[in-house]
Amino acid sequence: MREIEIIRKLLEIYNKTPKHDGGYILGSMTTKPDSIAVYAYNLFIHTNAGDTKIFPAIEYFSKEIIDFMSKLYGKCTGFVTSGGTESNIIALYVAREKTRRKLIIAPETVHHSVIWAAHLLGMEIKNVPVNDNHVADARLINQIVKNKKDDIAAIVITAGTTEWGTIDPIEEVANIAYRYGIYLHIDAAYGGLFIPSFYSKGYIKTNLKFFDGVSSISVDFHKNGLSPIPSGLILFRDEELLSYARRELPYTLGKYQYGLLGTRPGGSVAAVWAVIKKHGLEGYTTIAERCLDTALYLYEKLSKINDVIVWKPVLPIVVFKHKTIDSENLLDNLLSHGYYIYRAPSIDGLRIVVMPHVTREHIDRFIETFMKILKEEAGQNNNG
Ligand code: 0PR
Repeated sequence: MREIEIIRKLLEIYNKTPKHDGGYILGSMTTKPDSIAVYAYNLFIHTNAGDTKIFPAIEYFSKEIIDFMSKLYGKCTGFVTSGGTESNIIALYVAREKTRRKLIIAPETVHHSVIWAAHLLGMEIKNVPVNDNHVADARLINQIVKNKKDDIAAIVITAGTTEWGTIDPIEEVANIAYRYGIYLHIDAAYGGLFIPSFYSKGYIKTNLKFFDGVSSISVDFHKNGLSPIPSGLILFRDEELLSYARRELPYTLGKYQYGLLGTRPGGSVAAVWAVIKKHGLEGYTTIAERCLDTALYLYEKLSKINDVIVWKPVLPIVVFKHKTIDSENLLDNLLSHGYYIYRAPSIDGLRIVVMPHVTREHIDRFIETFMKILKEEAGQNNNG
């Protein structure tokens, strides 16, 4: 194929591909990346973050990224990853290597990548039930830790659960981890860039930082950080923990590598640097506020619809269901109108993740379609 034909074909396929700013992608934790991040990514697309001797720019970007995160969470170290899954695998690998133990204590709301990581690493998970608000019960965790402390490699909690956007009691669990000297990993892939802002505004009671007892935090920049996929971050409280994530590679100039991948995208590191420089702490607070405002707007609209049950969002994830119409029906129907909504499996409901690309206008149009669908469904039920 000639390049011009390839381009034509690419554009043809691209034109049929959903775009975030169309406002129809409402379930997926992905968003439209910032143009400055795309520019940075493309500029450094040839670089391998796995070899910082050839590409010292990566070291420069990484240092500035870590400086920024240290302002947000307290002094820490770490590196850019391909996302939350890789970050969770690395955190649990470090915990296993450090403790030589295999048991992970995690609330049942933990992301499936933690379960995947445990399988890969030959570790075992003990699930802890959550309370009615979908939040981990610190007292239960304390009890389990007390009984099993000599077997535990790590406790994993979530700061922004995937289904509900709820936040586990970070400080309380950190206290437990500190008291018993246990590794605590906080999966803040989704909530990590929102929680400090909402805490400082007084919307939520728990902050996210390297409290005594916290060993690692993962946070994704390809979620609310506006960096392109793949852009995650794994952070450790000190260099000693980070050293467990390092592999010797004697034949390269750098002599060692971090993380799961060998060749890793330097473009991601440049992109994360670029969004941090553009938005800074203040910019991320503005984005967080806008997402929450839009989520509350959606919550208000849904709560006015007859027979719809909707849960008030903590972070900008809105969970809802209809009292009589099956969620799978609604999902299919919404899909036929072009909407991509995800499931909330624990209640057989639906969930909308209000990512930075979602506007009030998108919500208005969604509500209009949703009400039309409910009317049609009700009509069908009456006739049938
Ligand atoms: N931890 C938490 C709390 C998450 O929500 C996610 C992703 C991860 C870890 C894993 O992150 P990566 O996907 O970056 O490895 N949560 C999204 C989810 O499960 C991921 C996703 C996004 C899945 C878009 C599908 C999709 O279309 O919904």
